[in-house]
Amino acid sequence: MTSFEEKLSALETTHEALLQKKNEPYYVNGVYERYRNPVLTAEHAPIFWRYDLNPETNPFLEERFGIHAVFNSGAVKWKGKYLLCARVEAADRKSFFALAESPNGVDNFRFMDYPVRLPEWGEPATNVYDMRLTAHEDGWLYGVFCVERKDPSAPEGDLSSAVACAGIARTKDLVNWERLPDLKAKCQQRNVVLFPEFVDGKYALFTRPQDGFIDAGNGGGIGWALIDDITNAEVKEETIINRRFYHTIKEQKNGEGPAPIKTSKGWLHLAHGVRGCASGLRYVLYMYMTALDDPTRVIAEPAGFFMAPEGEEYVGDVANVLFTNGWIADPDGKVFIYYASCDTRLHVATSTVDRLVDYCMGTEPDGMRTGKTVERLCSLIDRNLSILRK
Ligand code: M1P
Repeated sequence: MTSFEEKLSALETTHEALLQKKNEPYYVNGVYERYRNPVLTAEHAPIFWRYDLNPETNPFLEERFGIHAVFNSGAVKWKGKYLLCARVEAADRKSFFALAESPNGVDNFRFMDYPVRLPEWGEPATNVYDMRLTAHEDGWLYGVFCVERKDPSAPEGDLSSAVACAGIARTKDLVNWERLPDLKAKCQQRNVVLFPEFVDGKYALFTRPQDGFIDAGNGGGIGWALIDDITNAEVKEETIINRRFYHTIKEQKNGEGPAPIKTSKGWLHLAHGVRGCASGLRYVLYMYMTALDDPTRVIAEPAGFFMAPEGEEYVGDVANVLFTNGWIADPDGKVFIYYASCDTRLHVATSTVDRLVDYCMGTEPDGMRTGKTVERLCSLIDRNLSILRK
């Protein structure tokens, strides 16, 4: 019979080996490198979150607090470390935020001892998730996230209708969070992201208006709203800046990913697009750029997806999903893209600002019909064959 101490020691050895596992990139397509291992999974959660370590109250060393998944993470470079604010989902389906940091951005991520203790605002939330971190020029680090509550107008017996809105919190030390009032808007909102700079002296938000909790409905895509007062934020006017389109990767829904990266050629955006198919919804990542002097004016948008699920990324709690809400651009131009697969685990891909800008500027846009796609391909073949057959 293995003793409590022996079982615990075996658990600790396996856990430490997972945390220290070196991650290796592999070449994909010239635009980015994927990495062999996820950077965060449920198994990365500290043993002292999951087990009661007192042999008197847990003689069989049974797991007492189930961690089900670790995925959609905000990201920021913080005191020289790569810091993620992950969506952690417990076995009871509630998600919460927890910070994990790594010295190199691709492996050795370790959770801090405690999850984020987010103050409540208004009616306590049933669920919170998908925090976008924005280091704003006002000096605060903001977290904007989805707050979900049961729909108070749902008929009796309807136990799934919910209402989504954007929660807002800010911090200067990542320990103490000041919760600001939830964003006021005329409709439900998810995937709301704070722009890092003032625009005409105002805060600016990317929004995602939606008719219902799941369906974007008449919400035309990624929106933009100027906010007079972030401590009492309200969407008064909203303009759609990146629309959904029939028969594209963002036919059904789309949503801004992390806050855009400022480059000399324009703002670099990473987003997710959703389309329906026989097996349900398919979530992929795409990119676009907007003008430096007007972050709402799209200046480039390559056709199709930037990243779609591959291999084990197809499988998980919600199949066929890639989602992102965090990336970090280092001063040397290296970019760490944190993306989750199937609402289950978190991965990293790396690139550079120059390569991503080149991808956006050098890849032709979607022609919106098959004839244009064939034209685009034939034009590339013509140019290449004239090189190859010279
Ligand atoms: O399950 C896939 C994703 O679904 C939602 O995203 P969207 O609002 O665009 O549909 C979010 O719940 C997200 O967390 C989740 O990954």
